[in-house]
Amino acid sequence: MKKAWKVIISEIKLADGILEIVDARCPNETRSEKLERLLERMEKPFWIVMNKTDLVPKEFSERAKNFLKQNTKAVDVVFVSAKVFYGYNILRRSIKEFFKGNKARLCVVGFPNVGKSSIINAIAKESKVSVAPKPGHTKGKQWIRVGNKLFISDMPGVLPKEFAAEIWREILFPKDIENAAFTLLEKISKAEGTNFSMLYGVHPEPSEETLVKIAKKLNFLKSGGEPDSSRAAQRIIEDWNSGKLTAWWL
Ligand SMILES: Nc1nc2c(ncn2[C@@H]2O[C@H](COP(=O)(O)OP(=O)(O)OP(=O)(O)O)[C@@H](O)[C@H]2O)c(=O)[nH]1
Ligand SMILES: [Mg+2]
Repeated sequence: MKKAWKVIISEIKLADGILEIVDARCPNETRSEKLERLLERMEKPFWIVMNKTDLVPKEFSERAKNFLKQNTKAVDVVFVSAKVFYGYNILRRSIKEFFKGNKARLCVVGFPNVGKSSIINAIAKESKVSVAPKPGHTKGKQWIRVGNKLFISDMPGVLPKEFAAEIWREILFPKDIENAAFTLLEKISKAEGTNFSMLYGVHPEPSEETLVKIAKKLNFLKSGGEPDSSRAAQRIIEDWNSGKLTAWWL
């Protein structure tokens, strides 16, 4: 078994509830059914938290939320944004209601780059009751107090990338940067909406031509003066990962 998976299992055992973080741009594809099956077996309640909701239209968030509510065993589906501090009260209320005011420890789990660390930081910062790690206790697990009886683990569980849909594996850890960009372009060209054309001035067609046009536009040139399409590919992937580039689909 993958070491990362074992770590997740031991983290989950310590928690009373799990926050499965997904990317609001492609919420259904950044879920882990393997994780959800495990949670069901372990009888741990879980919430699907769609993060980066600032990057998609509200109407899409609502529709995705309903879809996930109907098609998963999540206690609730909540959309938030770690960037604009949106949605935490709704999330907190839902958790409190479920645990009926009893003490609850929550653990954050999700694939790389979905915003696990940003969410933990945002919740801790926003809840004025958070405590700084005490000297001498910096090693090992920290439960950050985020509400009267609510605690959140400061250690997010990172789902092994091997469990991610192939497309995300390729984009998060590209072996061939141009191929990774084509895979993403393929997705974006079929998306419900995107800011791609606004950002780069070309349509998101998955072709070498697109990369060449973007390279020219951004003045990415090799020493001989020809467009550097691999640098353009790199930029697209970086912009997706940082959230500068958006597109959304279920
Ligand atoms: N627009 C937007 N960007 C976000 C949001 N949350 C996180 N990000 C960005 O997404 C990227 C990844 O965020 P992290 O919090 O590092 O994600 P993570 O899940 O901890 O990633 P790993 O530690 O690699 O597993 C960063 O560039 C963040 O700035 C959000 O709500 N909105
Ligand atoms: Mg992180």
